[in-house]
Amino acid sequence: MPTRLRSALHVETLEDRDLPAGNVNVFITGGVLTIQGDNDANRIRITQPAAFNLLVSPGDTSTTINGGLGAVSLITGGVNRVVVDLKGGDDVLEISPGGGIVVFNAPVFINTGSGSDSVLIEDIVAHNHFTIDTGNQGDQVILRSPSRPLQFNRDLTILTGQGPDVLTALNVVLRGSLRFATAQQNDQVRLQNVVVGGEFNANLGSGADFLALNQTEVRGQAFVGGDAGNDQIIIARGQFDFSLRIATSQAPGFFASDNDFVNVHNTYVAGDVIISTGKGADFVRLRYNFFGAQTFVHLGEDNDSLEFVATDFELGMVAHGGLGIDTFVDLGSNTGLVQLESFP
Ligand SMILES: [Ca+2]
Ligand SMILES: [Ca+2]
Repeated sequence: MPTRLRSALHVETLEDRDLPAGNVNVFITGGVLTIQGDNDANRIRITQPAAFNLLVSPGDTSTTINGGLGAVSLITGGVNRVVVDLKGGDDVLEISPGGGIVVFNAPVFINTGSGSDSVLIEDIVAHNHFTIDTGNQGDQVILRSPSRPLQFNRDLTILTGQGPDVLTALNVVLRGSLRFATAQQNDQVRLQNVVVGGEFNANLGSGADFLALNQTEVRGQAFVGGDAGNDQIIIARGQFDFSLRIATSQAPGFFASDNDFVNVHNTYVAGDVIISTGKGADFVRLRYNFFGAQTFVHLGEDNDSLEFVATDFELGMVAHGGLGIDTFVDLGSNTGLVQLESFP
């Protein structure tokens, strides 16, 4: 490693930094690989120069690792757990930035704590469970691959806590389940080219949330929950081998009326499709889909709209407008028995 170069850069840029970057301790005890930051803004990178060898490097010119400015090399052969705990501060964790595989055989627990944190993963094979918890404040989690898909062989869990969070997953293959929860405030989630071998569970929490699933395949049950706030759920070119359930309503929906938008198009669902949008003026649009079992749309209180076109409701669709003046727009080319109910 070019330790001298890093030192030289450090001397040049240290004066320009307003925020201290702190120190990260890296050590292995009892088979647990621990990467532990402090309450400053820690920036680190994890790369894999060789098999069973991880390198933890400073991600900027002033974060120190084990008190020094150089990288720390670890032999990971006997590691049975990986714990990354970056504590407070606006932390940045990059795993394989720019590509170059990083393999984790042990389960991985990442916690970036409070502060506006960033987690970027660009190339990985995780053979065991993988958990990312970015704590409170507005955090960013980006999983994207410049080359082969990111590979998770067990469950992937992502918790972004309070604050306006952004989660992006592009080109990811999971053998296990994908669960994420973005908690309070307005969150944005975008998934593209993601294959989930197990269950899919997206909990957007309260706030005006945005979720786009583009070309996402799910082998198990899929659930999207929106809670309070005006949510937008867009599912395009998806394939769901089991059921798809979308619930954007606040529970219990006594006070707040959240106006939700659900758009499912060019999507195949083998099992039941259940969409409930709760109170508020909601809009559900279904276009060019194949729904292989029963479809239920519950629009809840207030004046809602349901528009559907070129969708195959194999075992029929039942749509309830709930209270309010509801609009059902059948644009044609649908198949299957459709039953539309409203209670103005
Ligand atoms: Ca920190
Ligand atoms: Ca955070």
